[in-house]
Amino acid sequence: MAFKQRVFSGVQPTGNLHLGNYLGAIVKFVALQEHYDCIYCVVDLHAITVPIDVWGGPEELRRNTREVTAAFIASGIDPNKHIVFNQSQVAHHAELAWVFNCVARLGWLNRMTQFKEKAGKDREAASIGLYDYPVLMAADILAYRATHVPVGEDQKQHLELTRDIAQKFNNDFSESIRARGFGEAFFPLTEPIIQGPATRVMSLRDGTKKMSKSDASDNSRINLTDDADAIAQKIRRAKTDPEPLPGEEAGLEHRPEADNLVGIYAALADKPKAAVLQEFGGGQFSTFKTALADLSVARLSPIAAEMKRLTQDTAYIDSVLAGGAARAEVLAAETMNAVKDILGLVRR
Ligand code: AQP
Repeated sequence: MAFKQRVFSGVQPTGNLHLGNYLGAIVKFVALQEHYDCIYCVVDLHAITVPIDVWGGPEELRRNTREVTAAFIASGIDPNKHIVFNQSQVAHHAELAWVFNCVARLGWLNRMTQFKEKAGKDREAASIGLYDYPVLMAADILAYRATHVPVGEDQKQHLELTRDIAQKFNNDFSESIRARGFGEAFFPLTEPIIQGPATRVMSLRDGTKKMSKSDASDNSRINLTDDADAIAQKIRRAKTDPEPLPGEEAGLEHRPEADNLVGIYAALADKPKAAVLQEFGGGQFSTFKTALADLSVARLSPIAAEMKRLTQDTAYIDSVLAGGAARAEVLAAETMNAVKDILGLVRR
């Protein structure tokens, strides 16, 4: 069966939305609107999988949910043409996750590196939600039978798990799927979209560590809400090495900080890294950093200003989320009803 081409992706409302989230995910969300029906979700049920002092409590969660929604819109996502909503408003995500809990195998989840990183040394104290995070993510995607998911490199393993769950469901229930007229497969094997020079933006303080919302150092990341001065200062202070920039990409090997800054420039300028090195190769870091700061400010400041304006209009943001949730719910209910029929769960 040919699946309707549909894009789904999500961002957690855990605060400190940064340049990595923007270049690794949101920029792609915007571009994909041209050619696909898109569903973009603020995944609030994922946010609460970490301890409350990390996600910040109810007020913070509400604020961050609205802020991510504002970032989507300010970056150029059109909530009228596409669907923008927060996950918890469509109960089918959690319901389908339960079904997938019964499909996914413990061994598969035990291999998930993000759980190991986020749980840290004290795994016994991690929430079951954190362990089960990739299963809920599979449900988010497959509730819409999405064919494509734009994500950063860090989500690749979770996307592979989504495909494994879809495949096992399709195999385990193949007879029932066929009998109900869905052909050979009910769920698509979703393709991740991980491309470009900024699929893994690194910390400005350590080029071997991912830029991350939860890094204790605010200087490690450029937040989407940073003003021009803060952006320029963080780039000026970004860690580099003593060598000048190389003229060719091969010269970036074993120079993680230089590679990261060139990658950020390339992504913001929408050019290949080679073209950036042609322009700046052989020159001092200080010249390149000034150009990078100017480019970052030019690209990000209008977004920050629009986010600020939008977050003040909570009634508008909440109406976008409610309208998007109503549209998403229709699609997810259709999938969930079919899943119940395939499984033999009697329904009204
Ligand atoms: N550093 C990054 N480079 C490129 N893409 C990134 N993404 C995250 N960090 C980078 C992508 O952004 C999207 C939304 O991410 P998320 O909110 O779901 O959570 P995350 O991946 O856990 O983000 P953080 O910043 O790393 O949060 P913490 O610190 O809590 O772990 C995803 O598509 C992600 O790939």
